[in-house]
Amino acid sequence: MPNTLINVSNRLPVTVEGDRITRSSGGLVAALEGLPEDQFKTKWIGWPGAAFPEESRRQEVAQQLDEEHGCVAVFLSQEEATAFYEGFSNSSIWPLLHYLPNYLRYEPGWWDHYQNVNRTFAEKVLETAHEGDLVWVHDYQLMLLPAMLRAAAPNLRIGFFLHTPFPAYEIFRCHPRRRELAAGMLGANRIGFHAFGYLRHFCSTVQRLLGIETDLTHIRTEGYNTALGVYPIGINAPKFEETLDSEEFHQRREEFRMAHENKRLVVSVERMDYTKGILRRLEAIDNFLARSDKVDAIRFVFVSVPSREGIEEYQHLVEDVESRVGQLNGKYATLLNSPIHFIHGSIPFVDLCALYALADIALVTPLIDGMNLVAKEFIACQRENAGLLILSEFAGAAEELFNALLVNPYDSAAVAETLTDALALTAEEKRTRILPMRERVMRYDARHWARSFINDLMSGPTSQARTVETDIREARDQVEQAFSAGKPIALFLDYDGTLREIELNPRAATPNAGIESLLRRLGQHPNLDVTIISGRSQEDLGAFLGGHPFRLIAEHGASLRAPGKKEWERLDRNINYAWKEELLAIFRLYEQATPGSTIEEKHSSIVWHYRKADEEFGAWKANQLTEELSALTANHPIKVRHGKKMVEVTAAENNKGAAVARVLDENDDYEVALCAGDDLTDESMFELNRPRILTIKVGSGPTLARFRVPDPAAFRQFLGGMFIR
Ligand code: GDG
Repeated sequence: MPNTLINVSNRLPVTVEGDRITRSSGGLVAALEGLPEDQFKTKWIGWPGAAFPEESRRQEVAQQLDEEHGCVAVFLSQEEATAFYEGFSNSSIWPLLHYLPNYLRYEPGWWDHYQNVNRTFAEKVLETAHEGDLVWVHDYQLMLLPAMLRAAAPNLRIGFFLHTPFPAYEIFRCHPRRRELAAGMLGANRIGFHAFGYLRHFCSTVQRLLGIETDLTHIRTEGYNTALGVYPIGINAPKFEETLDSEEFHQRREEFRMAHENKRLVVSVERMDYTKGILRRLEAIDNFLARSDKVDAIRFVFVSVPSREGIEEYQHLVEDVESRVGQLNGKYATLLNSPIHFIHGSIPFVDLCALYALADIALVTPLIDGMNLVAKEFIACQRENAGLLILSEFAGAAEELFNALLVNPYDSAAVAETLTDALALTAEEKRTRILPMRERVMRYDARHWARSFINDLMSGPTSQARTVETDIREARDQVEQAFSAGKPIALFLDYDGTLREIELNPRAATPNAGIESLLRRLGQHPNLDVTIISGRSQEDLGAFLGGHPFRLIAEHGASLRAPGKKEWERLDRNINYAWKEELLAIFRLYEQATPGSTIEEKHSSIVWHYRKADEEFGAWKANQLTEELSALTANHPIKVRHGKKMVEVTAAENNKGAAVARVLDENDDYEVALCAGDDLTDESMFELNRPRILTIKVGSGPTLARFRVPDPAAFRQFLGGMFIR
């Protein structure tokens, strides 16, 4: 049985006109049509592009879409569509994704619509999806959808692809709903971008906005794992080959050749969008024509497809472009030529191919663009004659199309100069530039793109199902049973991040009144044997918790203080710490170079804390330090740990698991031993393979523990619920 790939995008790949529904043939459709049929059936979920006010008509359209096109329609009212699409998506998110905060408009009411529409999409997906299906969500209109699906169906395999750039944090942070949007995307098992730069910006944004550290390949949250990847989209290559072979194509190209006889043709094709750099391009053309003595021999053909016409900024753009084109034609027209041939409309595909094939140059100069398929399509059409591509270095495509003439679209004089140079190249020079690019564009096409994303999505962990149980009733029942039967129970509790919230200043993390009272109650039960097990120094633990009748284990197991005693017993007497001096010098360099970071020196370890440093810079330096230390200590029994906002070196023999094992060996009559912790250093306790052990991870992140609670407050509540009546 093939699985179903459910493709979810704002618009369905169909156009509904009266009673007729026609399938459009964009790259995405072609990409998915090329998937092996024995492996996948495809279904589409999306908006059919128009509001159908009558219920009976909606039902008819839905049925026809389903039966004839494998499409599930999401119907939106006119008001919803306007607020969700033109408002929130295209007036607030789109400009920021394209580094243009000046175009950002925001109305709080749009947010409700954006959430509601994403929810409606989620409902449709959940109605449609069965076990084993893949869901692939596309683009910025549906950023909340992955998290909504994840919450409702933890085992669903969800991919998300962003077709636009992802901007630097400083830009994305301008969005009033920046956190929700970033968190929404993280519901996906895999997120794909066109270029590595976008992925990097996304990671840095997640780190800064949500405080989650990432390693550029994965983002781990609440037991989930979102993989990240770079998948540059391609074109529908077979369709181009087929069209270039067709009679109609040759005929149209001849007609165009005659219409533009004796002219060098420069084409620009795009949606009428301010990101495409049309006004700047006209400025460059002005610059070029002003210096050219061959105005009669050149023609610039613009095909600008009407887009987002309900939005004011787009209306202004049309006015500005039309007036500028008129002005330039007035300025440079002769009796023989009008240099700019401007079409504000769409042309048939075969005409587009004929135009590309005939053109000497494609002038593709977006101010920024996720990928830009026009650049690749132009190359695809250079099968017989070799044209030249002048491409903005700010288009995703520039990262792949090395042989294009790359330009800075803001530098009109340079663009004009490049145009002049390009027109002077010989046919041979043009061919050497274009041929290798054509080979690449035809090979790494849309199908390749879809297959690589889907394969990676499939080959990730089989499911994101929580292997860690968040329903902790069973843990509670076991402990409570032992407790009411008066049997001995051992508690091994980490302190910072487990019993107590982490503080920016570690010294300030003394137990507050609530924690004090909880600990006092724990200390009063004769059948509870409590051990506080921490990475902190003896002094800190003594000062914070010394008043309770608990066993204290400090420095990750290096020393122990028995209940009621004042002296500490060192468990690491046989360990040689001679390496500390040498490594301390390295720690000092990092402390110096990272404002806000501090070194803590303990008997058995050195710790570098960066809680107060700049989030991203701190994490970056921490990775460097971890790497440097790991390389230096590789052949020694020394352990380097990159924990929560800290890097620590300690003797490998010191670990919490070994210390817990030692206590359990000495007192083997416990009915239950409960270990709880929040950080990597606690994993050695969770790894212990002993009977009657219960393990609880506090907070997010990967873990070997069986149970998870979200934060210290929830953990205190869990303890309080069992032992305080
Ligand atoms: C977004 C991202 C990313 C244009 N005029 C006509 C026509 N077109 C077709 C082109 C091309 C498509 O429209 C435009 O695609 P782009 O990739 O250039 O740009 P966006 O529309 O902004 O697309 C972009 C893309 O998503 C995919 O991920 O590359 O960065 O912004 O296919 O050929 N087609 C026809 N007549 C026209 O007049 N037939």
